Amino acid sequence: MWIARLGLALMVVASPSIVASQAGSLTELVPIPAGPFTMGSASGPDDERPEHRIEVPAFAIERTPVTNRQFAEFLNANPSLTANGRRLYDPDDNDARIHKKGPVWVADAGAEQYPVVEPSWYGAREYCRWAGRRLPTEAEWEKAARGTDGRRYPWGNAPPDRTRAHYNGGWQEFVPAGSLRGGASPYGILDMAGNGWEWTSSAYRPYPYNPQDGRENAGADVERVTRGGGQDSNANQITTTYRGRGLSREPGGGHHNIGFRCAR
Ligand SMILES: [Ca+2]
Ligand SMILES: [Ca+2]
Repeated sequence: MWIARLGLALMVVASPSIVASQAGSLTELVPIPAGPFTMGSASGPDDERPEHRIEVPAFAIERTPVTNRQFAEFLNANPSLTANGRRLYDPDDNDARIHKKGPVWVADAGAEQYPVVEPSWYGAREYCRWAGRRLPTEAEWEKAARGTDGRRYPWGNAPPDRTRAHYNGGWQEFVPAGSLRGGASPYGILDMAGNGWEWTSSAYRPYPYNPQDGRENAGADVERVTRGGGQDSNANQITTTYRGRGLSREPGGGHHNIGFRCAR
């Protein structure tokens, strides 16, 4: 039923994935019902095993990744670029697509709707706090991406192509967030395969996933799980279960292929 309601809402707002809010232009949240889902993979890399069923309470997640334009709004509200001594963003990196024009942070022309890259894990967390939201846990992210039937990709088990996922691209090559509708997950979530990795709240620890074992309130500077694959990932790295292997999970730095989305 929420799809029908959403269809109505989309006709009212100017942009399909953006709604106005007091914190700026935040991405629409999509509700994910409570219930079990299959997490991990019996056939994937070691760190995806064992495949296991877990319960996830109801939550909501942003339909699309946070964009450069949205993250620029956050930087303008938090101009010090740090929070509690942690760097939030790497504007001096060649791969950053938000720069200062006079006193104002502005997304580069043409990159406004691309998923933001170069926020540190702390920057991603602080953006979500500023928005009245939080980072999704690794389990929430995976359920939003694959639903309850254990599928390999958000759209099913068919191999990816460029109508469904932005992958196998160049180092800095993105497509606008939410533009590949054929890649929607069972809940209608977009860009869960490719077009930038995404930080989650979870510390990178072995399965089975257990939110009570400390991985959701780990101390500073531990590796964090990234999900979904980036613009420059291969087909095996954009599955719903892949945990950012071979990728820096260092939370204090920004990376050319890691962004995020928020949950609530
Ligand atoms: Ca993504
Ligand atoms: Ca960097």
